[in-house]
Amino acid sequence: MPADHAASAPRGAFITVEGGDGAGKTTLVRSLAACLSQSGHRVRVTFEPGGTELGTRLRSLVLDPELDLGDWDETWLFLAARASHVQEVLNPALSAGELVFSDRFGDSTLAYQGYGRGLDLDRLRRLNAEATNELQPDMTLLLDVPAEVGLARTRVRSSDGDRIGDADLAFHRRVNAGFRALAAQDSERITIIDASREAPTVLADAFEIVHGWLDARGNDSYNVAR
Ligand code: Z5A
Repeated sequence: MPADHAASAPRGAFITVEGGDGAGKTTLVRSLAACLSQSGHRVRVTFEPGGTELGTRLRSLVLDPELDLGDWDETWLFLAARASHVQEVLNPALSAGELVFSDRFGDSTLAYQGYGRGLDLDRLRRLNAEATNELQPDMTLLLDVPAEVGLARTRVRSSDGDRIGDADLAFHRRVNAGFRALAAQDSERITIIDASREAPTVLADAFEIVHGWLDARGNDSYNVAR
C-alpha cells in the first residue's frame, strides 16, 4: 500500500475487558456496546477463547473438565485461538474502522497461565506477541473483584464446572493479583474498575472512561455520526 494510503487508512479502536471469573466482563461489554452504538459508534463485540470457528472448538477443549491437559498444552490452545481471532476478526474489524471490544485477550494468558499456573512470563509475552502479530489493545478495562465474590456469582448462574473455573481459590487469587500487577506495570493502557459494585454503577464508570478516552483520542473514524 502506498505510504499516503497507509497514513489515511481508517483504523478503529481496540478495547479489551479483563478480570477474573465472574468479574462481570460479559455483562459490561454487552451494555457498554449498546450504549456506544446508541451514541453512533460502529461497535463490534467479540471474546476469547472463541469468536472464530477454531476458537469455539478450542474453547470447548480447553474448558473440558474431563480433559487432562498440561499447563503448556493449555497455553498453546489459548494462543492458537488468539491467532485465529486476530486474523479473522480483530484485524479486519479494525481495518474497517470499527470500535472493537474483546471480552479477554492477551492479559488473560499472562494472568492465568503466568501468575496463576506459574509459567514464565517473559516467554508468554513473546508468544503472545507472535500469536497476535504484535497487536496490542489501545485500552484495557480491568474489572477487579475479590475471587470469592466472582466465583460465587458464576456458581449462582450455573453449576456446570469447567477445567479452569474449578481450580482452587488460591489459584483465582493469584490470577487476580496478577491482573493487578499487570495494571501497575502498564497503567497508561490498563484502568482498574472496582467491579464489586452493582452492574449499573460499573457500567457508568466504564462508559465515562471509554467516552473520555475516545474524545481525547479525537479520531472518530469508527463513529458513523461524523
Ligand atoms: N482463560 C485463560 O486461562 N487464558 C486465556 O488466555 C484466556 C482465557 C483467553 C474462559 O471461560 C476461561 O478461560 C476463563 C479464563 C480462561 N476462566 N475460567 N473459568 P469463560 O469465558 O467462560 O469465563 P469468564 O471469562 O470468566 O466468564 P464468566 O465466568 O462468564 O465471567 P464474566 O464474563 O466476568 O461475568 P458475567 O458473565 O458478566 O457475570 C457473571 C454473573 O454475575 C452473571 O450472573 C451476572 O448477571 C452477574 N453479574 C455481573 N456483573 C455483576 C455485578 N456488578 N454485580 C453482581 N452480579 C453481577
